[in-house]
Amino acid sequence: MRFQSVVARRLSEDRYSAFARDVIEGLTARPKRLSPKYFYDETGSRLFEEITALPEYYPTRCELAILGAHAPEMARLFPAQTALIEFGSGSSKKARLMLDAAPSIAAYVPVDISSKWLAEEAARLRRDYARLAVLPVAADFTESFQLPRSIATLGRAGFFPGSTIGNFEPHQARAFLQHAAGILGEDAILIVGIDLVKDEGTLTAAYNDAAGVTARFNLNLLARANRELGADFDLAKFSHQAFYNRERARIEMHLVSRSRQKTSVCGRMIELGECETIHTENSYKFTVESFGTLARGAGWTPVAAWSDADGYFSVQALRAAK
Ligand code: AVJ
Repeated sequence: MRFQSVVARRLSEDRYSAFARDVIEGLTARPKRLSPKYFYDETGSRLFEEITALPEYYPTRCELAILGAHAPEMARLFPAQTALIEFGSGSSKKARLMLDAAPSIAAYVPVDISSKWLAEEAARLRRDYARLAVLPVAADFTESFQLPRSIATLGRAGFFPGSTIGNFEPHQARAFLQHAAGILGEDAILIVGIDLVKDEGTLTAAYNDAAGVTARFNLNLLARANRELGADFDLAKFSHQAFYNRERARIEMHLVSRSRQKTSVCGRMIELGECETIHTENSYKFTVESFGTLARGAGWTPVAAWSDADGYFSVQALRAAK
C-alpha cells in the first residue's frame, strides 16, 4: 500500500504522459492491466480497420447492414431539424449512412479525441454534404465537453455505434449513458450499437482470427510503449489470448507472458511471471433485454431495436426519459 501511494505520487508529476502513468500503474497492479483506449495510435487504428474486414469479425459488417437497411426508420424518430452528435466518431463512415438517410439532420457534431483526424474528416464531409453544418469537437467524449453554441435551437440525436459501449464496465456504461442524457437534454434520441450474446464459437473466433490481426492489434500496446516510452518489451515473449467469460458476458483479451521476465518502462522495473497475464480489454455482449435494463437505469427509455438477419448485432434507439 505504501509503495502504491509513492508510485501514484511520483507518477502524477508532469514529466510523465498519461500513457506512461497508466502503463506503470497498470503493470505494477495485480492482476496487471492496460486500458483498451491505448490501442488506437496510428498503427492500432490501422490494425483495427483491418480487423473490421476480417471474415471472423462480424460486428462491423452486421452494424453497417443494419444501418444501411434501417437508417430511414431511425431518422424518423429524430426531431425535425436535428444535430447528430457522434461520440467517438473515428472515420464517420457510419454517420454517413445516417446523413444519407436523414434530411432532418441540419448539423453533424463529431466528438473525437484525435483532432487531426477530425479536421480532415470534417473537410471531406463539408465537401460531400454542402448544406450540412459540420461542427467537430476535439474532446474525450467520456468527460464533460461543450456542444457548439450554434446548435442551441436544434433538436438532438446522439450516435454511439460500434459497440464501443461494450468496452466499459457495466457501472461505467451506466455513467456514460447518464452523462449522454445530460449533454443531449430533453427529447433527445440516442442511437447505440451493441454486440449481442451468441454462441461461444462465433464470439471467440471474432477475437482469434486465423490471419493473426487481432493478435497484432493486442501486441501493439506493448509495441506502442516501446515506441513512445522507450520501454523494452520483447513482443516474442508474449502471446495473444482471447476467450469468452460467459458468467460476465464478455470477451476478455489478455497478453500472456511466455516466460518469467523483467522489463523496464521509464526507468521502472516490471516483472512478469511465466503465464502471468496483462488484461487489455473487455468487450461486453448484451441481449436486447439486458441493454434495455441498463438504459432504463440511466435515464433512457428504449423505443426500438433493429438487428441483422443472424441476430448477431443490435442497434437500439433510446429516448430521454422525462
Ligand atoms: C471497437 C471495442 C467494439 O470490442 O470488438 C476488436 C475492439 N478488440 N477486436 C470490440 C476490438 C479486438 C472492438 N470495439
